[in-house]
Amino acid sequence: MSTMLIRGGTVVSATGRGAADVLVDGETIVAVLAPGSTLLGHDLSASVDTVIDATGKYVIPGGIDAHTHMELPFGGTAAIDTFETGTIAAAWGGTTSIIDFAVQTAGQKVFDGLAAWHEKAGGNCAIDYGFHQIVGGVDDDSLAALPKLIDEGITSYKMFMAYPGVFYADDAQILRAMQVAAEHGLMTMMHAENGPAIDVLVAQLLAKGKTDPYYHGVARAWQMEEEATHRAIMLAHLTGAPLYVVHVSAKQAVEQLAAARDIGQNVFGETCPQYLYLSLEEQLGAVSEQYGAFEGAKWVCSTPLRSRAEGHQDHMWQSLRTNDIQMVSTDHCPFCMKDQKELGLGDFSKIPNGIGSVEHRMDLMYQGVVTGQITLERWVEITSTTPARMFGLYGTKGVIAPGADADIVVYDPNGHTSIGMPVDENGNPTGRKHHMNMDHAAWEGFEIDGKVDTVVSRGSVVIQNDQFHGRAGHGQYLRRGLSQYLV
Ligand code: DUC
Ligand code: ZN
Ligand code: ZN
Ligand code: ZN
Repeated sequence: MSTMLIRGGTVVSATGRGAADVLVDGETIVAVLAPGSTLLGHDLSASVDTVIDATGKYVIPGGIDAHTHMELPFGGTAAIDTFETGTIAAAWGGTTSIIDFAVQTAGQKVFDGLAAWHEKAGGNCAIDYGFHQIVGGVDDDSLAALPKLIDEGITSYKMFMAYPGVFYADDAQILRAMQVAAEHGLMTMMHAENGPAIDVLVAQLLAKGKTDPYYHGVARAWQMEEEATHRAIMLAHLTGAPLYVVHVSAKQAVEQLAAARDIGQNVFGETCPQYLYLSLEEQLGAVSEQYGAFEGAKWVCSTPLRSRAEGHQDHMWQSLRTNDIQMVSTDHCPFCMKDQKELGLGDFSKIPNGIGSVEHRMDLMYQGVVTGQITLERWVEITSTTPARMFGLYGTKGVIAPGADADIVVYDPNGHTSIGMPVDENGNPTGRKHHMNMDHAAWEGFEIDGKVDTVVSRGSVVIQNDQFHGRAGHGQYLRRGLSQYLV
């Protein structure tokens, strides 16, 4: 087993920061020490196999992206990142664990769906990975399977109030699933949008010839999100089920969550970088030589981008400060423009939904520290510590402390990251190309004052000196416990 000392840096946790050296033995953190400490008279730098100099840098627990969709089948195609490419990209961006979604479709056995996802991910991940279970068909059979997921290390499952005919669950199905979840301590994750009503609006817009990507966001109006969020909260209240609403984008949905939390309900919300930075107005203005107004397809995701004039983005940052929203995941669901997003040329409803961001979450959220939107400690909390606690990984993940996995990121506040695929006038790359599998960058042109310097996954250096040193297959399956937010 090799040993490692990360010395000279500022260790940042969800609750504070301080100068400290971190000692790693094998895959585990064994000590957090005063700077320059010796251990029983031994000069540590001379005694360990590897020394990482973190002088002037932050030392943080590795990022945990609790919402990714590698290889997700969607709209006649599939998300373009495999577990290999997606987890390598995640590592480049300082994320050392993902929780992806295994999918059960209606009529399929839950454990068959799960087995298919183990098949896709097993032996292919560069960082550790876990699963939530999508239940795309709630029936007697899938309800009986829910509690058994806990033995498989899956303590959260997701339903969709959107996408009728695909993953959709109606209120009766949601009620029944929540009753089971409440009994067993499973976390119910909800895609909260009123799918049937949205489908009416979609058909009406298309009939009027409104086919551009922008109308995706018009159809999926904030009222559709607020209403579904409220309904999910009420069903959770009735059943006593803990509830986690994914990809919250509307300020009115945040208000529903905040009100439920104020009366003591175990209700949580996640947002994503796209809802903090991008807007419906920018999507309307996105035009390219190649695609014209269809350029906006790169930002078609659900929930959709929201109007900046209505103030959703500002409210979302505020709710991260006030803890009305508890954490930030990506909903990483990447599609190429060519042959994938292009399926929706002439009909926005056929554009596969999703944005690829797994590589950029830590940087994009650090930019919130630079601009004064959140503190350094809150950055660590919403990207690592809370995701760990929310989904039963805390102690092993989400913290730099003796006994925890050595998942550590050295982050350089004086570095700089140009996001996207910058090219010169001849189309040759001039900067670092992203490592996600997409042929375009949803975050093109974003400049970050900060840089991922070194990434360690369970004691192994995976990123250092702008090089990937990891390997697909290093990542292990994470058996998760029950949410540590439940009493
Ligand atoms: N939203 C997306 O943007 N993509 C995948 C599924 C979803 O709900
Ligand atoms: Zn969703
Ligand atoms: Zn509020
Ligand atoms: Zn999702």
